[in-house]
Amino acid sequence: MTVRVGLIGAGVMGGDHARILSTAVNGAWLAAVSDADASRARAIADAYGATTFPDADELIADDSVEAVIVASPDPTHKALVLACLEAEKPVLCEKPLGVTTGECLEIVGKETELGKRLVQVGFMRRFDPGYTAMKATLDSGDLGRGLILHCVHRNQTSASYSTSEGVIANSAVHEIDIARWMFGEEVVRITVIVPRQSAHAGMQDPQIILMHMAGGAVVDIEAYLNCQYGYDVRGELVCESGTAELTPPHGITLRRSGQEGFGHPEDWRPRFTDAYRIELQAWINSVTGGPLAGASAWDGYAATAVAEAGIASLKTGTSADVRLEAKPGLYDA
Ligand code: ISE
Repeated sequence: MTVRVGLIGAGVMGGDHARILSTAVNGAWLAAVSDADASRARAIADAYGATTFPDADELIADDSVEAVIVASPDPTHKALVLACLEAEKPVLCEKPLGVTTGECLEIVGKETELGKRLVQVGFMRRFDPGYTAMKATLDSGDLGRGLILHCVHRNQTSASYSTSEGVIANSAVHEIDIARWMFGEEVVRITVIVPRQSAHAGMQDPQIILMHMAGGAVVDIEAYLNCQYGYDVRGELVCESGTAELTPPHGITLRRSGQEGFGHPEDWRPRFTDAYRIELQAWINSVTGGPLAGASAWDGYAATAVAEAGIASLKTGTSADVRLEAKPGLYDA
């Protein structure tokens, strides 16, 4: 069975999803593309033999589309995901699911009303071979209980629209999701500490984020969006009897001019190329009756709730407790 996929958003991530779906995923066909900029939609549609729709809602409603990828600007996510639920079509929505917890809860409410899960949130790191090996090690119990997760999240330079709040809500939100997934428990408290601001950043960058997990583990995140030298994501899980550290997929070690090392890409796409491919394949498999994979709408809500508490901590300079709504039974594992 081939799933006919409609793509909304033909920007950086939309273009990448279109390419991966069309060249590296089994059982899927890019059938339709929509973007506010018709020429961008046309370029992707022409490259992969898809049809364009001037209007995203028309694409969602059209019979030629069986499942939808939402990769449009963040503020458009909520309405588009709700439209997919209205049409009862599976949807893979890029993070964040909504820009506020209120928006995410509307989606959780709608899905709960439908009584079936159709939403997957694009937290692709859950599919990264490094993070999945780390989680498998923790779950095996071989190293004892997890105590600390150290994280580093650096971007070469931030986008022009980046803000101090976005360092948490747009970037560190990946570590927020990974921490919840890794430990299988919620974040209960978050504290944001700020060093002096980098001269390269027109906002509070970098930031140090500390999270207390419900079971007692602690997560620290250095989020630095203007580190200048390249994209760099690191993680080390400290357990009672050893540690598990991510090895970035740098392929080769280069030795030249008296130095030994490896390169760093300009952004996250090469670093997480495997994660994106595996994520899309898992989504397509779930659409055709396979097991549900990835982050649910509830996970999207919880990540946004933690990010909102983090932003409160950034603003007040004190710790913020994270309080989640009651979890509907639909989202019990
Ligand atoms: C970007 O929006 C992403 O989602 C990337 O995965 C992340 O690493 C980057 O920091 C964000 O700005």
